[in-house]
Amino acid sequence: MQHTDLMEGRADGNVVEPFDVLIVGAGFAGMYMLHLARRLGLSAVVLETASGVGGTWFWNRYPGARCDVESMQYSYSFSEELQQEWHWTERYASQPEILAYANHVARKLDLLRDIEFNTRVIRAAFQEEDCRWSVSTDRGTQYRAKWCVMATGCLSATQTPNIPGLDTFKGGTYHTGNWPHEGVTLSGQNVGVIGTGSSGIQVVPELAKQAKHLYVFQRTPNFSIPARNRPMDPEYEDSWKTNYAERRALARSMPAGILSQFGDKSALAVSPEERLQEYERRWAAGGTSFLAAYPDLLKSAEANETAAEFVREKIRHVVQNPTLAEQLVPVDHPIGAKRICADTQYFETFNRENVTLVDLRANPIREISPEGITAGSDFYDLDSLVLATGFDAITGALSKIDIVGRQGLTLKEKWRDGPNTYLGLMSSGFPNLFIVTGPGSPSVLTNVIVAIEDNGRWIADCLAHLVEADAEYIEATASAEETWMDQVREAAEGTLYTQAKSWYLGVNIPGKPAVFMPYVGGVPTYQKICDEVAAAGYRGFSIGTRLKRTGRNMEAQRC
Ligand code: N01
Repeated sequence: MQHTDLMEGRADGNVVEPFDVLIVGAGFAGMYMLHLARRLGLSAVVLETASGVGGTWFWNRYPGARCDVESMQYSYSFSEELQQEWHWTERYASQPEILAYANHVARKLDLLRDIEFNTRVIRAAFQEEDCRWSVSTDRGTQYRAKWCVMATGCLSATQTPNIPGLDTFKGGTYHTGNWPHEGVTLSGQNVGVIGTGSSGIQVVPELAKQAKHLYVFQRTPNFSIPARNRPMDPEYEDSWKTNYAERRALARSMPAGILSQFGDKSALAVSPEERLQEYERRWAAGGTSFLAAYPDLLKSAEANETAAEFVREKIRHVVQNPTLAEQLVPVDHPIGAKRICADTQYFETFNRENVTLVDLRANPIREISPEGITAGSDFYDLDSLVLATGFDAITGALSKIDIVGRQGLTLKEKWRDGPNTYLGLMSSGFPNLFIVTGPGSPSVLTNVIVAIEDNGRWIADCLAHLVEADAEYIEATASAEETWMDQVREAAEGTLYTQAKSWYLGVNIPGKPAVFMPYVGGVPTYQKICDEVAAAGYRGFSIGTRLKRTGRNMEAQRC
């Protein structure tokens, strides 16, 4: 890519030549968007904070990091060549393997030459005069582009808890979501882990193998299903590779975009014996498709309780100390209302002599001091501390950027009471700014690569339409956005999702408005709506050749 100090009469900064498309983020979404933009013949650049591709899989390098969607499904489907040539070695891919895959794709599609690494976007401002985005980075570079695509990821902004004294701790402190690339040796150490979500549940069994003693600081117990990870069965791999197109299509017809076996009867319509048999079968098979046993598990509290109690009984069975087992049993939310976890020997780990559970409900953390953590009246002497405390999910990465739309409106101001988008793809007041897997789309409730591909294709088709129409401008209308957000809300209200204090609702972040952010209507319904909107000439969007000043306002001059 060519950099120049001179652009459009400006010589006062490091300004880069204008692009058609500027993409923020080089995870799976940004990489795919770059590929699509190129295929349209558009000039494109990707700006990425990290020094490599992979997004969340670049940063989450903690021991045990692994995907909970089967590897045969957690990959791009757009290229038959790619999906045929790549060999996954395990049922669920580990972080290093997923990162190797991302790098392979980047090389294969020759993406790297258009990605600026080690470059954090700090500001993006829409200039009404010429319908262009002006984007500034922490390297002092300024970019200009007609269209901006935020491919910033749903789980990329880590959350560090505000615990008194955390910064005084003199040992190493490591966040699972930003794990040191050189690795960390914790063998022979007293290690504390705060957090028992998916990351904590994955890291705990691995750290227990290394640490002299591991203290797990748990505020809320979580439901977890054994992953039953294993080496890839060649026959299974072959059956996928022989039928990839058909299976991908079938997966896309399912709510989470994941090929699963779905039960079709209510959990309450079968006998307790039949239900137990079904839960046992799914428990033995392993993985998050446990929740697909019955279609009403996330709709009916009574149905949900049957699955929840089954898992609680399993925990009681696995954990030898009954008092400890009760501390690990989740009771405060319906199973699945928080993202269900998949583990390898998580509950078994608490039978080890070098592992102690610290129940923060009974003994909250009072403070962290240079030597360790005081919880209740007990002090835990620690050499290292691992924060598995999660993310400012879905909107966090966007709110870190100062995004300024029309008339000086900032996205932060606009989303003060919760994010508003049309289809998760655009937000009114922010023309020419697309979001991949944005709030109001199915995103984190799906195999996110399916969501990324569907959003990516829609955006690319939309860009092709704009080019064809010689349009300079697209913006979601306020009324279409309002109607869509009502649909998003109504869909969530019909489920048990709103009954858990989860990151889906944003309540893990102090001060973040409690709004259920993803669209729970499922991949097929969502995609049908998106396709219909496009087929109807991008209904609900205002498309124009340019902005026209009317009084103090700018309005789209329609094509
Ligand atoms: O984060 P989380 P995560 N004091 O928010 C606790 C994806 N993912 O990184 O529940 C004490 O779920 C907090 O306690 P509580 C996946 O979508 C996928 O684990 O708020 N504890 C909770 O236990 C997942 O859902 C994979 O009471 C504090 C934990 O920290 C998402 O990422 C692997 C605390 C945070 O759990 C996020 O998972 C990993 C405090 N002050 C992640 N603050 C796979 O694919 C927070 N906690 C398998």
